Amino acid sequence: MSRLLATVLIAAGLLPGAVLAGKAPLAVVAAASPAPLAAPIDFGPPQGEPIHAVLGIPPNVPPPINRKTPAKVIVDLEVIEKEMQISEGVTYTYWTFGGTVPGSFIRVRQGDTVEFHLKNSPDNKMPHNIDLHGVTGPGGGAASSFTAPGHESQFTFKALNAGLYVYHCATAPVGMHVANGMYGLILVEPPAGLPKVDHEYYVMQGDFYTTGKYREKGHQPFDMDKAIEERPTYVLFNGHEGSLTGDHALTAKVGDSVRLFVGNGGPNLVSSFHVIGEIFDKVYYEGGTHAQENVQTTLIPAGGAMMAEFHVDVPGSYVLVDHSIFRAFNKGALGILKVDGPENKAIYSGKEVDSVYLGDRANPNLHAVAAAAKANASGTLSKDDQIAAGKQLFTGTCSVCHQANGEGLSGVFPPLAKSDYLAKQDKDHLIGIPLHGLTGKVTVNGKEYDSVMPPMSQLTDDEVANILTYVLNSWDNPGGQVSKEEVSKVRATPAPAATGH
Ligand code: HEC
Ligand SMILES: [Cu+2]
Repeated sequence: MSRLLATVLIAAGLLPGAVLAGKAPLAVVAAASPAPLAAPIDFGPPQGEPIHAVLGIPPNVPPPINRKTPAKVIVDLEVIEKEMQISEGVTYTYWTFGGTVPGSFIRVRQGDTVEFHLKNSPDNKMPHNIDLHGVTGPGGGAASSFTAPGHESQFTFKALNAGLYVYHCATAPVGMHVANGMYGLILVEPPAGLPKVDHEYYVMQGDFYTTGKYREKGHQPFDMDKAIEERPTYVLFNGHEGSLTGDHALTAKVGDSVRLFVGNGGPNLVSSFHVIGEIFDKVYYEGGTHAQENVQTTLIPAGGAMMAEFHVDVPGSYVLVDHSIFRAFNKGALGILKVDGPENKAIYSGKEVDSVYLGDRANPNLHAVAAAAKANASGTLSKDDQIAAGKQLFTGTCSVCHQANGEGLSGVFPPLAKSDYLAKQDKDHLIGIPLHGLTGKVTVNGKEYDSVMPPMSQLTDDEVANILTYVLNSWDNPGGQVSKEEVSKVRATPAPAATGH
């Protein structure tokens, strides 16, 4: 009997029972007593030369380990505090493990001895440390890794349990360090490794709290009150809006197998992780050893992770979301897996995820919006800047109903193009339409509508100003300009009664 097998059996509580019973088959012993708790296995001392860990930059994962014996693995991770874009035209001061949110992906083998070096860049302002959920020991390394700016800490641990684990900063105020992006994943591969797949990707959800509204331009500081109240401004995959859309979308080809390593840094929210249009063949829920099969949506706790495996059979855009769906469409928790290859009409009849579902979210192109915000801040905002920004915002917010060409949908959504209703509104009433919505009978170009336009109060003052300036100057409408100040004045006054215009 090999030493390893003996260790496994003793650890599982099976060997003594089998020996004492003389000829009792293992299966009978196992069935007769409740399943014993498997103790983690110590694979013995590291063998060979120390190895420097290759770290994965999200959404990429380091290559599989493919090693038969435990080794000493050296991990170098530097904490970097830096300003980055959280959304188009919006910056935020992140605190990061390795310069990215989430932090660098660490991959080791069960039984490895990990020599961890945590560096705190001399340019940083705050002390930091690291708590790895894959570490057995008080604080998961936090106690031994408290590091002031310009310093380095070192500690060593043995990766006893296989699994996918979150790591995060645990320096007070812990919530603030986590909210600023200080989390990542460490994968401890089982000795035999994971089954081979065509693509492995690294995605991590986090909630962010800024003093300004969602997509409010400029530099946005952290808002401690919102964080305590668990009212995030952004809920994001990989730390930034658009980090997994457009040119940054994950990719695969028809017929490929995909493994997603998905973590949730929190600090507050639990994720209902879902990929629109896909079914997970397997989910290793909570990052553990057991897999559930044929899963639509899986919960990822804050400070937890999961591994999902699936095949892509049909080309198109598959949308990663937190299915607490306002987070996807109004706070940014959205990514794309773009699958190329031949159609398979037997499985799906065709047609892309359409824009009615996604609006501009799948491929945000909001450069003009950011440019207008900049111009506004420096006092050089022109009508043309506003129109360009307004057009992009209109596409994302209004075109679902009024259509990109402003023609509306006959009998359902009134036209904004050449609208006589719009032309005769005074400015304050016009501004009130997106802010407060519109209900009751309205007649537009001789046709009566008696429907409901919901309020779009999530829009910021300059977004409303730009959209209306665009609408006024498009499709033979009368022209004119709406300013941010005019919008904020109307926002401050109470909404009119719901009917009677
Ligand atoms: C969910 C669908 C929907 C969205 C999104 C929407 N509207 Fe409307 N809108 C309507 C409906 C329905 C009416 C008519 C309401 C009624 O019958 O009282 C309307 C009416 C209007 C009117 C007055 C009627 C007209 O045709 O001139 C204006 C102006 C207008 N919307 C502007 C906007 C702007 C600007 C946006 C984007 C910020 C927007 N709407 C987004 C559904 C929508
Ligand atoms: Cu920290």
